[in-house]
Amino acid sequence: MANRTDIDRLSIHEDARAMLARAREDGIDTVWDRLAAQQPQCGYCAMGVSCRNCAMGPCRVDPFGEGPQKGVCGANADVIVARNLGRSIAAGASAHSDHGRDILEVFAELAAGETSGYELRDVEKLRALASEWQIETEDREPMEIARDLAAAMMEDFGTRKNRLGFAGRVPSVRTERWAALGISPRGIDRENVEMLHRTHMGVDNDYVNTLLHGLRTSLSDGWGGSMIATELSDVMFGTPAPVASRVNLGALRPECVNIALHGHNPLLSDVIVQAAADPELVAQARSLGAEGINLVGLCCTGNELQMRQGVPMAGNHLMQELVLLTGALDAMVVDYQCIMPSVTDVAKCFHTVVISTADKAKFTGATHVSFDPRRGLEIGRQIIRLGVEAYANRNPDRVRIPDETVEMMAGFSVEAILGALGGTPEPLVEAIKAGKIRGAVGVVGCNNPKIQQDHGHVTLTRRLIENDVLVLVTGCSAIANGKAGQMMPASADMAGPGLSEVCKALGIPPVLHMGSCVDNTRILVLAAALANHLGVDISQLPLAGAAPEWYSEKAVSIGTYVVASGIFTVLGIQPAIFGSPAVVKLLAEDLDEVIGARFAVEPDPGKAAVLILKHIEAKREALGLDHHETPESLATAA
Ligand code: BF8
Ligand code: SF4
Repeated sequence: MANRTDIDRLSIHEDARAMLARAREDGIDTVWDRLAAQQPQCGYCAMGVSCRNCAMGPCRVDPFGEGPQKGVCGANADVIVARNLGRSIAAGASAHSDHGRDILEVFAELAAGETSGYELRDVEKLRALASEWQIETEDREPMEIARDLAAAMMEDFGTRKNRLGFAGRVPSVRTERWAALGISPRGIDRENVEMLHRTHMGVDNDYVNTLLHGLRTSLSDGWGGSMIATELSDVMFGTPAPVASRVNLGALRPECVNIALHGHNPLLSDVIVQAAADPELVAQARSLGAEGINLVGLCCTGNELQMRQGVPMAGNHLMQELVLLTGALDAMVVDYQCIMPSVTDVAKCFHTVVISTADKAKFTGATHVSFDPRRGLEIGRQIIRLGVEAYANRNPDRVRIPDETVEMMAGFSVEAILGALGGTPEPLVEAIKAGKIRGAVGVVGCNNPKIQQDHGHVTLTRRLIENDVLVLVTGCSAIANGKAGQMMPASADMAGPGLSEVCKALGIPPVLHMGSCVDNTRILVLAAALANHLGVDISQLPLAGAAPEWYSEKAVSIGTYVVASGIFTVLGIQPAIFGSPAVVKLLAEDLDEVIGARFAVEPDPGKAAVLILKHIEAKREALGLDHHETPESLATAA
């Protein structure tokens, strides 16, 4: 029998705990078991001082000063740590930006009239974007405008323009800082390729120079690849508006064919939602005894669908194996990123079919259905049919769906937030000036089995809203906070008096779901809009970022572009940099002077809240607004 006390330490949620107990009973391995099997993990790697960038290595530097202090080539700890971090940033930025490129390519094909299942759902946004990109819109058909916009955006990936198309959104003081430091992003692919070049043996042997290019690389993601992904997704799938939805494993329905959509890219999942309503497929499901077809989301593909269509969410990163353990999931459809290779192993213990869809992301043991936007709807139907057929193999005796769902609200695009404010940031600025809202914090990022699932997100968020700080969430954090009941208008009662008053007046929750991880760009856009409205730099605003449970290289890129954009960011998991005190000092102290923001690492979410609140009050003071002391005792508040 599984030990429940031990299981309770792994996740704060009952649905996860119930499935973890089942995994133990049935002897099915999960991410937590594999983490235990890896102990002790390599200390050199954890501190960032191991290198295998060439065949003279692998090398490692002894962080305690006794063993070798240089790799075979002569690289010291500073160079090795900076190179490793630079490569992580490039991998994360590439993941986001390649996702952006995939969206852009389908957008271009749509504009050329070559797709099936796609349309321009937000023509107003298309026109606004086109004007921003200096494309003629007057008296022109949307498809014509889309063609020109697609061509212009393609150029952002290359090197010929030397300036990103969205650069105009950045406050001018910030662009001047970037230019002075030589870190203005020139082209998306260019910065990423250059990072790989610089970190090859014998190229950039100055850690400061490498890390500055790390900032530049991340900016090509935040203000480039990710921003293109968000904005074009809005044009093609609709700009999110507030929508009611539900979350947790209770989103699965025993009486229905259950299909989970997992990964990041809305390109295919959006057409799958259309296909699931196909009367023929619904009839097929009914003929097999199901009441209908139920779609649920996982991770950021789930966020994309929840934001735009209110599709219920089964869970975040650490729920991807546990959802299979319900025995009620007939198909898991995956695109790419954050999909554990283990899902096919767990699925084998049940009747679930795993369907991979991206040619660049195949899974041994999965059924591959190659995505092709020219046959989008047909492929969507094919995938739903596979799910319906798998339902016929479901064993009802093995179905265990643990919980009732929790209600949550999603859909807070910048357009929706400004809409709720009457079309201008002014009311938000006024609420901040009056001190009703002390500031705003983006709580974002992943789960990581090294800490209790969702404890970091939920505790930090609760502490912030209690202290009148508006919280903006994306990615797995949004799902965590939704499950904790923090994301309904009624959750305003959890907030401090000032924030609660503002939320009630506007009918919004104190924690706003802004989307998937590429949608962190929405937070950048909102921050820039506030800064531009006030005529200040982003770094002067009472803002912060936090990634309490991050695991992924994408999160490294996000954290870096958030800091490079001028926003103080607190990480809950230690990055692999502590083998170089010089790199730590640069990122946690010196960056503040050159870029107006820095990183901090604080695993305890209560202490992280204190760090953030102090930062917000200091920024308020510098702006001449009322400010107060943050008591240290808040860190341990109940
Ligand atoms: O892009 S928050 S675990 S699912 S990396 Fe992944 Fe992290 Fe979740 Fe979305 Ni983002
Ligand atoms: Fe070793 Fe230098 Fe090669 Fe890295 S690049 S493996 S430190 S020799």
